[in-house]
Amino acid sequence: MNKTVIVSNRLPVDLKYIENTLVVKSSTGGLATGMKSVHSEGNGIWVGWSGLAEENMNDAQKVEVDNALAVEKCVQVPLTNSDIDNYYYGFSNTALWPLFHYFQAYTEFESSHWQSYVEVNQKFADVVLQQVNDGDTVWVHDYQLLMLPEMLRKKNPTLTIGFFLHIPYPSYELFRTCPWRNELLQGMLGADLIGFHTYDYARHFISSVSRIKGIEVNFNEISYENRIIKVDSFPMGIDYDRYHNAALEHEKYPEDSKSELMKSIDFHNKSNDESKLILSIDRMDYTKGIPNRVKSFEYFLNKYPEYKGKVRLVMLAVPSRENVAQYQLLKRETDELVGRINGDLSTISWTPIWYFYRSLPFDELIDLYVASDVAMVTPVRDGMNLVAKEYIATRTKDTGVLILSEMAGAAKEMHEALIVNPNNFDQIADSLKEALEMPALEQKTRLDALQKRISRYDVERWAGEFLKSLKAAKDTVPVQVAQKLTPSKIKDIATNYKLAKRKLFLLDYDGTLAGFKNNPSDAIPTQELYDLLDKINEDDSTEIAIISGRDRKTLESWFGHKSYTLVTDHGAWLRKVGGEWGVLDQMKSNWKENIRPVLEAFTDSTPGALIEEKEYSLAWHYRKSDNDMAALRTMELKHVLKSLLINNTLSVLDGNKVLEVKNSNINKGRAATRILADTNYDFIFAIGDDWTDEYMFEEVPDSAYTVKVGNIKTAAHYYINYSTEVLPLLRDVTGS
Ligand code: GDG
Repeated sequence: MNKTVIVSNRLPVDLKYIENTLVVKSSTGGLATGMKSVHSEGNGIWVGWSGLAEENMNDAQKVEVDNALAVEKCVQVPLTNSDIDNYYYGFSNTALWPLFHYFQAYTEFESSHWQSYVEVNQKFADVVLQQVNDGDTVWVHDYQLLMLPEMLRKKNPTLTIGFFLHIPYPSYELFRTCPWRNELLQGMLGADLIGFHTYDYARHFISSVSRIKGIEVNFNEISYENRIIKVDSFPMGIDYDRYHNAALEHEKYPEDSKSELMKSIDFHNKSNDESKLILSIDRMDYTKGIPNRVKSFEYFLNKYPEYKGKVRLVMLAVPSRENVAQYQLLKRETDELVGRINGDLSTISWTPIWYFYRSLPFDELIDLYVASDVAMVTPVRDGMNLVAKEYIATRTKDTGVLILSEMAGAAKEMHEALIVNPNNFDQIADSLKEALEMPALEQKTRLDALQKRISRYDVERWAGEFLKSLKAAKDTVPVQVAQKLTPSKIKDIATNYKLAKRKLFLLDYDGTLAGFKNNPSDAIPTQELYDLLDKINEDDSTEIAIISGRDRKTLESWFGHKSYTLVTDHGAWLRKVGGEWGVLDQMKSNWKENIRPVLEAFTDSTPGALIEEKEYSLAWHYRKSDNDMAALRTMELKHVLKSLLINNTLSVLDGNKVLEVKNSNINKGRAATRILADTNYDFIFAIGDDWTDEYMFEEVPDSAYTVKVGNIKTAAHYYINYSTEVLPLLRDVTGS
């Protein structure tokens, strides 16, 4: 049976040697909880770093750690102190973390850190690859392992690979500053499904992929290297019941079993009827907006001095990444700020800020949640922020107000919180006042809605939804109806070509006989192409038909002097060998007068776009335009055109970087049928690259050799990857 392997930087167990004895504690963190059922299922395992550096253990201890981890269904990736310094503190936390949180000034791009990042990702890949069997699922977590999906796919393409980013994905403008942007994207694109907390992060990622790698993106699907990669948002939830039930339990605690912390809080509450607690909990990280929060609390006290002596900010800052210089600076700044404010405002009976720089046991964390009247969650940038959700889960008495930064991913789904801009002190001060004075009914109404949502979309549901989508993403990879043209198949075709009596080649031009150029008029036939086609055409039993979307004038200027059949304007005009031009479908083109001004307006507002006028169609090319802008404009243009094309006589063809308005009755399939009607061919070979060629593939007899250029969904029997393979293929088939 296939299994699921979870991979994250740290394992969900905490290992420590205390006086030479290994102490193992399993983690109760959000991710570990969410993954519990996935991890415990069948032979599922978790791969990650144990937290103990290689050099700090002797051989016996290494074995002991392996064995202890095996009991927890975990496998460790051995890392050295230098790995930790360069891959973790280095590239992950001084390049990616600040960059992805919009702290560009803190971002350091060190090539030695980058090198280590790649090496350590490879170490993870090696361990995972030892653990998996063909067909297994691997779910990779977070920014420390961006290279891993591709490393895994390269070695084992049968794996189903999911990737989830727990932090924000920044805008293209920021991401592009990274010297290794291409490599990082390439790494992530090894996954079948790439998940983010919010739609905005997903959108930024897609924009980077399309602009940096120039890859075709269709809504949330990226077509890349013969695969479809899905990108979607999965807002992470919490273990709601754990927090909610813990809060219920706390209310029942008899006085004597309360923690010291809770007793102090109770004492404070009793000291003043109007006393209120405002809660702040985070890792000590510059993204969390701790100094701003403290300053805005001071601002509030000065703006609304009636609250002095009544409200307290209880601030828990958990030590984090203390080796990184920016974190040391932040700690100093916070210490000084809190010291100054408390020094300025404290009275004998009141201290405005209670500041804890430490990690608290779960029970005391719940004490804080339960006791607080307001939670102030105001990061300057945060992927999701689980504290906001945990606070809501602990509200068991229909009271409590959440003030939430609009810069946290959580703000996208917690609309009933008081949403603030963490840099706007006036707004925060007013929101604090509003929160402290909020009528009970309003508190309840807001909490009801929040609790309903957070309890429904909990962390287990999150994990389940991700894995469901991952399975679907893998399954919806286009069922490969077309087969890749192999050398042996080409040999077969060549043999049949030799044996056949009447042979026909239906050849598309742009993207097939010629590669794409930025300007369509530059894609003129090469001498190599002329020579090859002439060579094939020397055989009297072979007929060449060039079947193109180009206009008659252009195609005639290129091939008019040759004895080939020519089809132009997507099938509007036909000239048989030695014959005259004839219209395949009589139609009017006075509609152009209405459509042209629309295309002109869009051309003016889309740098790089141009209009090509053909006898029976108008084409709007955007190959030279910025990808994102063009995607937006084509969407708008299609919408406008749709409202203009009131009857069925016109249609819009969505080609390769071109929109073409043309008469609905014209297509390459009808043109092909017309060519086939006159002669009994016993060898037909049709080749083309875009979806206008699909009509041709559909109309030719099933016995024809139909070849798509590019491995995307097609009605053709075979495919090749690139237009550069077309001439060699024609040479091989005809022996020219
Ligand atoms: C990253 C992203 C995203 C805090 N202090 C103590 C303690 N905690 C627990 C909280 C909460 C967790 O730590 C913090 O989670 P956050 O989501 O707030 O923040 P990050 O650590 O930065 O997490 C973030 C998250 O990944 C998930 O994808 O939401 O945006 O930055 O669960 O309760 N727990 C205990 N004692 C403490 O003192 N026991």
